[in-house]
Amino acid sequence: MRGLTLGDAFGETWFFRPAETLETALVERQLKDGPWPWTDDTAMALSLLRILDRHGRVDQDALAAEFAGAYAADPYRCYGASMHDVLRAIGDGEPWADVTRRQFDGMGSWGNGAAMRVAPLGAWFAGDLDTVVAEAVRSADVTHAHPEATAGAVAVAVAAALSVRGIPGGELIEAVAARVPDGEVASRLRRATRFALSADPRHVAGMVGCGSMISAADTVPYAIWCAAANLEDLTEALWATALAGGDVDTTCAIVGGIVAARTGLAGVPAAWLAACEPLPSPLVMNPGQ
Ligand code: R7I
Repeated sequence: MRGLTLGDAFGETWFFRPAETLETALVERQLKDGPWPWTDDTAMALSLLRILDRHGRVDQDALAAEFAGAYAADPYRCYGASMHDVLRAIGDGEPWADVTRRQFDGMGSWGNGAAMRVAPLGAWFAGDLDTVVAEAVRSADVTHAHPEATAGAVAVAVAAALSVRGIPGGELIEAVAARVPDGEVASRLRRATRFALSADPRHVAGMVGCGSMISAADTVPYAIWCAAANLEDLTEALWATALAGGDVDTTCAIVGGIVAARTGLAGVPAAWLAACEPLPSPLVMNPGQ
């Protein structure tokens, strides 16, 4: 969870900056002064973690209520465009399944929001990959009804679980792809396996996307490639991920969640930890309970 938040907050400092200034700043590693606020990636991951803590699995009704409650309490966390309607309607008492399925002319959202929040779930169930997949699907359904959004969530959760289990970076992408249903996320993951882990992230992003579309397919394969390329070093992983630009808070949140599932916050400079907006303490206590 803390790796996801660090990635989210670090990435947000680079979010959709013009390519020229972004590249110079990142190549020269000009760290932005704190505080670095975290965004919806962290808010939704925290809600999911609270539900796992309380129920031991994804209780979808409870998760929908938790998401809606967190949104109502703090709506200015840069939520995805459709999430405002979704979370308000759920908060008003509409069934989450109806609200979620009617988004985007009844197709459901293929946004990257179900993937951005799910790495801690993968770490939580790391001992059993079938459970990781099943619970990731259940966690995605509550807000994202499109199969590509679900595929993105499955991919990130499985990657985090495999990270905990110590898989070598060179095996990660293929092992994840084997668990993801056919579709655009799976196809771009397979495309990502063609790039050496020493390749320039900007080149890989050019071939598989780095979140500019805010879709799961345009975000998750790149993030998993970046995590695979830097699975033992969280700080390096985040610098490398940000280099391609795009939806940087979310690519970095995904990478931070996956890599920290292996490393924890070991090696992260104190200045980064001090700049990052703190998480609530204790992490999983539900306000009001
Ligand atoms: O997926 P979601 O929660 O967004 C998460 C992203 C992260 O980067 C966050 O940090 C935040 O900035 O937003 O929210 P959605 O609104 O469901 O999906 C994100 C965007 O994907 C939407 O605003 C649309 O632009 C796009 N999108 C679609 N466009 C066309 N057709 C999602 N689904 C569709 C679709 O079916």
